[in-house]
Amino acid sequence: MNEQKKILFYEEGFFEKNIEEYDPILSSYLDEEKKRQQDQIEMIASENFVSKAVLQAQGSVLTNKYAEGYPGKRYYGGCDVVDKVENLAIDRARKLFDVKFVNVQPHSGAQANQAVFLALLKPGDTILGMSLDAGGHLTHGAKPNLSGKWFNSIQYGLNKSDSLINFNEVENLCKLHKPKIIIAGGSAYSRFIDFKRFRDISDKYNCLLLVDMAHFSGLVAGKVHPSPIPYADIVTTTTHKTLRSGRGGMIMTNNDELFKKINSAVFPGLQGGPLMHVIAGKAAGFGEALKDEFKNYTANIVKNAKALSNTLTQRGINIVSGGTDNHIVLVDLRNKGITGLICEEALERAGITCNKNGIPFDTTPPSITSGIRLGTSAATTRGLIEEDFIILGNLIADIISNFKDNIPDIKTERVVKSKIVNICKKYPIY
Ligand code: DSN
Repeated sequence: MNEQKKILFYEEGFFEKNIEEYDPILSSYLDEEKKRQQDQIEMIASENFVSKAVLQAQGSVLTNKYAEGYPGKRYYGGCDVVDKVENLAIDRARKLFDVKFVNVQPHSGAQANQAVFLALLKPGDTILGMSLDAGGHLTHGAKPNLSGKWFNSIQYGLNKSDSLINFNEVENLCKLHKPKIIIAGGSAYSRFIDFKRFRDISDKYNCLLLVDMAHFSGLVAGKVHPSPIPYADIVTTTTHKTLRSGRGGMIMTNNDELFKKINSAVFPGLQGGPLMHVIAGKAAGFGEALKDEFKNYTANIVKNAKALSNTLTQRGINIVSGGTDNHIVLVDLRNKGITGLICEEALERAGITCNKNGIPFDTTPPSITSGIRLGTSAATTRGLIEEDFIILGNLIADIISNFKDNIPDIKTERVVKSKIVNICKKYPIY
């Protein structure tokens, strides 16, 4: 009998070698990024550190699998196991948010919102969302986004007096424009949102209410933030911010008719194959979020944000709305005479990562801005507590206060950096 010669159609090590050995260049970049994350204090409000379990789930063999459709109704064979994974993610999310129907397939928060629009609107229909400079999100009807191009998008803002949502404006715009959907939620709004008020307005003007809780969904899961689920027709979220799970989006509702439309909109309307490895990462993170430790974690996120906000205020730095109810501290730099852009750059040189951000009624362009947005979720995951955030607040205040004529003080940056290095050493990741 002829022995069949074993032919390799792949390089040696394809199934066995770790990336360090198999692709040293790429591997060195991954190491570099891990070091950056270890050596800087992450204060971008939308970022977080997932557990090793979430990383492993997201980097698992599920990346190999196509599974168009939904559990039990797929267009491909071999889906028994991924069905179990997707059902696990769905069941955990239903329990976490006390909601009947969940779609865990959206690849991102933006796609979750697009799927809602595809399910419920036609091009040209009117939508009402919070404007970007008020803290809203691009996908809530901002002009450069599909939501602002394909729909007649109307935008509401904040009160000048207290930087809270201007409900009179919301109501007047509803009266005038009769939107099909009102969108509540945003990316840079640091106060609880009055979901009941939005519900009442939606009922009065016969609109659907979509709440995008991308930023604060982890806080809702941890029960330190009011839930929009009892008030909204549909709730969308990302899963990787305060919720600290695999990176992507999710849609929830208690209405079975709406859910059917949303499922068809996600697939086959908008997306093809779901990212099953990412859905596994979502399942892993939702499992963690159901534990008591997560409640403590989210309570600490909020305590730390308040400590940071109070420290900055005591140092003469203005905080939009005067404080925070969640993980976000939005800093108004106008009285310091510096832009968000140069402040972000100075903080990064000093080892603190954040982002420049528009503030209410900002007159500078989004590439410059008059503010910075700080968030406490990632550093709280590392273990930093209130006293660390008081130290951080003072270090940030040192940087902001030592600009002279828009020029940063290099010496202050060096001193701050050396202190940040010590904090980072005290709280290692991975
Ligand atoms: N990029 C996210 C944020 O920073 O809030 C929103 O999409």
